[in-house]
Amino acid sequence: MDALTSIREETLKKLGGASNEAEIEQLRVQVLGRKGELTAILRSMGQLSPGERPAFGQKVNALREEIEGALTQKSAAIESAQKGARIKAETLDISAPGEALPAGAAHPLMSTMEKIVKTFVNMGFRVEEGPEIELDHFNFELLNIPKNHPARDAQDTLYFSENILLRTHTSPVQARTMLGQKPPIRIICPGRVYRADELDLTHSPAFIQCEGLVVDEGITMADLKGTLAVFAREVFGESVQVRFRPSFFPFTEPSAEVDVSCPACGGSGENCRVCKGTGWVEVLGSGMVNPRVLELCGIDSTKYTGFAFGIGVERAAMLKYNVPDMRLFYENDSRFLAQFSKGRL
Ligand code: 2NL
Repeated sequence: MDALTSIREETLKKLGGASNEAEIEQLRVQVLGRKGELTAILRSMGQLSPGERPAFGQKVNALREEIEGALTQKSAAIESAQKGARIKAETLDISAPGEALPAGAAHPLMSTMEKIVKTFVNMGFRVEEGPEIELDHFNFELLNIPKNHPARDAQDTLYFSENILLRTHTSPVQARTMLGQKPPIRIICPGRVYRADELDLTHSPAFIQCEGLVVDEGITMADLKGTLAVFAREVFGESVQVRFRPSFFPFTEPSAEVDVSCPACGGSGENCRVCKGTGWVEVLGSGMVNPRVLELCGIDSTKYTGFAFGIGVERAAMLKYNVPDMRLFYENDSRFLAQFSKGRL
């Protein structure tokens, strides 16, 4: 086999095995380049007799053209194969169904709060709000909890100074309202409150409260009972029973704790973790506004009476959704929160 034939066969064979542009370029340099195999052969033509040179020169040029053609063709084939693969990989199926997104939902504390507020607004209450940083005067003094009163123990909080503190309930909003408005007063006061409590299953140093207040002529315990029974059935379900137990708060007299038949077991108490077998769970505290509180807030207690109540929103949400640990409301674990979503959009 002569040298040209062997270059031709060797080159075409290597070209057949080439799989990318770099290998083709390498082959082009190796065969056709300035120091390439074919160029070297052309240079060696000097050794031939002048009569042999034109024919040999033509053969070399023909081979050069053939190899150039083959390289170009292979290069085009690889490029087109790569383009094809890329188009295939990047093709969008515009008829494919869209990917569902998580629907999201109101946080269970917010939806419980909203339900409570709406229930009272529907009964003619207005919403009042006030500062979370309060004066001792509004948080305690006006509510018949003077300095050194034992009730201050259970409502310890963060003090910025002797008389400035984080409010321990939303009662100061009601005290401010009584000082600023004349009866009839029907208000609901939702908001964040603070106490020096350790975070555990049922306590948090910051929690949400909804207090309510009604002051008018002729308001009685019957108004309190009827109003709170409506609240209990709206929030916990049409079938819940309501009972009132005597209690004590410095700002109400008489005072009553309100229980509902256990939403978890329906009141049977059987094997029930939520009501501990009693069939009843406490949902709020309430009472007739202590006449001393009315007077301290500028209302004539010989003319007006009132009732008030305080609902812990976390506690209500735990009962409403059967949540065993208050901390779940604050941790924002999406596995917990997703249970309150309506799925995917
Ligand atoms: C509870 C329940 C309660 C009130 C809050 C109140 C507010 C004013 C006057 C009288 Cl301005 N009362 N609020 C009444 C009864 C209960 O909260 O469990 N608190 C610790």
